[in-house]
Amino acid sequence: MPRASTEQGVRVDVLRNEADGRPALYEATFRSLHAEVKGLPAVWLYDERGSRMYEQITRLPEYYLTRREDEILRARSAEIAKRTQARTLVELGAGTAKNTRLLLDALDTAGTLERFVPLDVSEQTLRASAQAIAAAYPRVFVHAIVGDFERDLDALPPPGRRLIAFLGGTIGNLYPGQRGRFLTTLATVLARDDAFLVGIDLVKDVARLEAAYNDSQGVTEVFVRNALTALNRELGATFDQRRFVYEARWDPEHEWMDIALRTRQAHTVSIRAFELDVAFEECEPLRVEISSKFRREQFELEAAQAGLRVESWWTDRAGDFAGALVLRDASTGS
Ligand code: AVI
Repeated sequence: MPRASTEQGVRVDVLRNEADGRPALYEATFRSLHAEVKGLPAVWLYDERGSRMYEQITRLPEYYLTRREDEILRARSAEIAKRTQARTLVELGAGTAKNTRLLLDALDTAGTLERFVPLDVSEQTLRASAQAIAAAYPRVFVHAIVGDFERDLDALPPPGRRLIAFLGGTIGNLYPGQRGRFLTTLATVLARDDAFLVGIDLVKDVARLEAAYNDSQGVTEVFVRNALTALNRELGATFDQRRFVYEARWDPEHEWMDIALRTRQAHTVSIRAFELDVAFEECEPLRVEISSKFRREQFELEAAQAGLRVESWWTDRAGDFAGALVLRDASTGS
């Protein structure tokens, strides 16, 4: 049952709390552990500690993504504000809404912005960032939604000059099938005068890609290993960190970073909550996350297949990262 509360100019709708999401997450975890390449849903990375570590990653010298997106948004936010005339700014997977401030500033300056709608699964992070945004932008009503961007797009405020932002390159963490479903759903909720702004990491030199996920301080490794700690805590699993080696490598066939923990030797891990024993062979990977990198033509094609049209494509000066402004394809539907 959705829960709503309003305090200090911030409305918070809780569509699903963490406990509601647990059965689906456990089921997905069970399934992933039985897949041909064993894996874990990436959600396990983002408990409170993991979210803090991700913030740290965004500041690492090797991790260029956040800085490149920042460069694009600094250069283009005013233009985006002018083109979209957005009254509502929605941010999917908002987290701490850091890069969003550039959009908020531009839309606030343009004088069109009335409402900011951050959507995230973590109620705690969302409440904190919603309060901070409400204090910094007193003219803007903050309507936060605790939900899942893959399932709750229909719960966004009504269509009409909404700019829906999906930043950070997070679209690359969706598997191709998931991404296709997400874009197709988006096309159905997008009205003619709504727009979608997505941050996309691009295919580049393999050494730079691998360095971004194998940083010299080892922060990314700790971040990824935290998923095992979370499973041990929540599911009563017996993952032993010493039996796994961290491995993040470029997969040229799928054009994604394959981020995994590989076993040092054959062994069995028990998962009490599932009454399950998982047997690992020697050198077997447990995939924790993928991070797809894109080419413009391929993204445009995927968007078109979903009923969307890439209206603008901006990159940073080095051509590392792109921001795409996407509209509903006027030739499909009303
Ligand atoms: C959140 N997402 C865009 C990050 C990425 O680069 O795929 C997650 C991450 N995983 C390891 N480092 C960063």
